[in-house]
Order: sequence, then structure tokens, then C-alpha cells
Amino acid sequence: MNLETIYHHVISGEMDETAESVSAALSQGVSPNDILNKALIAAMDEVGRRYEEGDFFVPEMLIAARAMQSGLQVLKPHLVQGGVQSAGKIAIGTVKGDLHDIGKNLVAMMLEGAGFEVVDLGTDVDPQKFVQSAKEGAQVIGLSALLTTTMSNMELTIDALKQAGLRGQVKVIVGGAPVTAEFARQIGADGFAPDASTAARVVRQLLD
Ligand code: B1M
Repeated sequence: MNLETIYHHVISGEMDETAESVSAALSQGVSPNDILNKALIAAMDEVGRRYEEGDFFVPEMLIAARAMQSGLQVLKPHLVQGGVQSAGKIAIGTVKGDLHDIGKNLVAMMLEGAGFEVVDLGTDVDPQKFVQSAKEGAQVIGLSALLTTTMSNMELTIDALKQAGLRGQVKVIVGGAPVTAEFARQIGADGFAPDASTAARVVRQLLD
């Protein structure tokens, strides 16, 4: 089973075939990181490219995303290290107005694997929900955004934490395809990560 097969199953939105081909690749000794980056994520990039060019529409993006998620479920135990005691509590969610959750789920998975207690608030999360999580003991708030139009809701969430008087006691990390380190600085976030494994490292640094 090669990476190209997995890649094509994701693009075609074939859920069962994606899960089966990931499983087969793992049993043949293909590295989980290669499956993630060179097949699953690469396929989503291609789906995005086809969407931009008008070859794909929202339904195709959606079924490809479902296939990707089914592959990720098989991959999950191989990506996370496990066995580490809770290193801190983080509440993570995709910001208000944004329904993309694959990247956020991957970050949550890596954080769990790195030993953090993760509260997943889901997608389209109102700033006040993040505030509530901080009140309930989250030491880090993780914000994900995939749309340029929802990036501004990261700043609104940071403002809501300030207004609630909580900014001094929580750290904020942001990420997602359109987010940059420069943008993170501008909106007053404490950390930025371009990918899921860096996110786990950055959160650890923030809590040190
Ligand atoms: Co949408 N979509 N989508 N979409 N979609 C994008 C993002 C887009 C770039 C496609 C394109 O035009 N090329 C484009 C945004 C353009 C822009 O804003 N500039 C777009 C659009 C326009 C839209 C709609 C508006 C389409 C419409 O309805 N007309 C609509 C918006 C809905 C909404 O949110 N309100 C929409 C809808 C959807 C679906 C629902 C169909 C589906 C999402 C399904 C789901 O998530 N369950 C979808 C998909 C699948 C995509 C693409 C194809 C793939 C996204 C993805 O999962 N990537 C995407 C194109 C692309 O990104 N190439 C696209 C794989 C994932 C692992 O990567 O999420 O970047 P990513 O996460 C990475 C890093 O960014 C980082 O780590 C992850 C792992 O390495 N990271 C963090 C993410 N969050 C982090 C948080 C951190 C740290 C790191 O700290 C807390």
C-alpha cells in the first residue's frame, strides 16, 4: 500500500478505503508522519487547490474531509506518544464563524499525546465560551482559524479574556492556515504554531 493510494482515496472522498489503506500502510511499516504529511494533508491541499480552480465544490471538500478524518482515526494511536502525566490544561476550539476542524482536531490529538488535558470546545466557538473555560481552570487557550474572514475573531476572543480580567492568568496560542507569527504578535497572542507538533512544543514552553 503506497502513499499515493491513500492520497487518491482522500481526494475521492472514499472513507472506508482511506481507513483501510492507512491501516495497510501502517502494517507495512510506513511511517505515521509520512502518512499524515505526504498523503492525508497533501490530499487536503490538493482538494483546496481544486476548489480554488472551480473543479471542486463544497460537497467534494466535505466528503474529502470525512475521508481524511477516517484516516486520522486509524493514525491517532500511532501519532500520539501517550503515557505522560497531565502537563497542564488547555481549551481549544475553532473561532466563531469558522467550521473547519481537521487541523484543530490534529492539534488536540498531539497535545493529548504530549500529556496535556485537552478540553475540545469544537467549532464556531463564541469568545465567551473560551472565557468560561479559562474560568474553569484552562491555563492555555488554543484558537484555530482557517478563514481569513474569521481570523479577526481571534483578537475578539483575546479582548474578551482581557475584559473578563483573565488575560494575566491564561496564555493564548493561535494557529491555522492563514495565521502567521506576525499576525499572532499583532493581536497579542502569546504563541503561534504552524503545525500540530510545533503546537505541542509551544504550549509546553508557554507553561514552563
Ligand atoms: Co473550506 N476553505 N470552506 N471547507 N477548506 C479552505 C480553508 C480554503 C483555503 C479553500 C480554498 O479556497 N483554497 C478557503 C478559505 C479561503 C480564505 O479564507 N482565504 C475555504 C473556504 C472559502 C470555505 C467556505 C467559505 C466555502 C463555501 O462555503 N463557499 C466554507 C466556510 C465554512 C465555515 O467555516 N463557515 C468552507 C467549508 C469547508 C468544509 C466544511 C466543506 C470543509 C471542512 C470540513 C472540516 O473541517 N470538518 C472544508 C475544507 C476541508 C477545506 C480545505 C480543503 C482543507 C482544510 C483542512 O482540513 N486542511 C481548505 C484548503 C486548504 O487548507 N488547503 C479549505 C488540513 C489540515 C490538517 O490543515 O487546518 O491548516 P489545517 O491545520 C494545520 C495547521 O494550520 C495547524 O496545524 C494543523 C496540522 O498541521 N493548525 C494549528 C490549525 N489550527 C491550529 C491551532 C493551533 C496551532 C496550529 O494552535 C491552537
